[in-house]
Amino acid sequence: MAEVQKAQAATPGGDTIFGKILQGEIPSEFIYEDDQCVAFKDVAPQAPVHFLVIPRKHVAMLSDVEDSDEQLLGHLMMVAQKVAKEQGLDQGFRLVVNNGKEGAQSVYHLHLHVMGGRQMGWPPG
Ligand code: TR5
Repeated sequence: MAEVQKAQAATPGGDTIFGKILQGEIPSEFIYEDDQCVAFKDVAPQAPVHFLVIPRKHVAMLSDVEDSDEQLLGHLMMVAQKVAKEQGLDQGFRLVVNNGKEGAQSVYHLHLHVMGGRQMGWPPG
């Protein structure tokens, strides 16, 4: 619930906590990085394994992507599944992109949540 309240209060635009992580202003341990994206553990994990894959380029949300971002979006998913394997998620995992207020997005820097290590339920809340 706290996360949904944060999402309802969050507004798109401006610098974000993930921008600060990318700039090295906030220390974070990357479990993967390349020239287009980085992955790091979520600070409030919702599953035994929960990490985020974010582009280095600032894109506020999925709704804002442009045609020129198509390769980048594919790359983020490729990285998500590779890192999921490295993290031992061989029984499956869930990929989530929260988009906008009703999507419960709280940080306006595009990110893929990758969660696994337990049985997921459906439907999501
Ligand atoms: O709700 P959305 O989809 O926007 O997800 C944002 C995610 O960022 C949440 O799962 C938060 O737990 C996560 N988050 C927030 C912070 C943070 C983080 N993950 C790693 N490191 C973080 N730092 C240093 N600071 C945060 N405020």
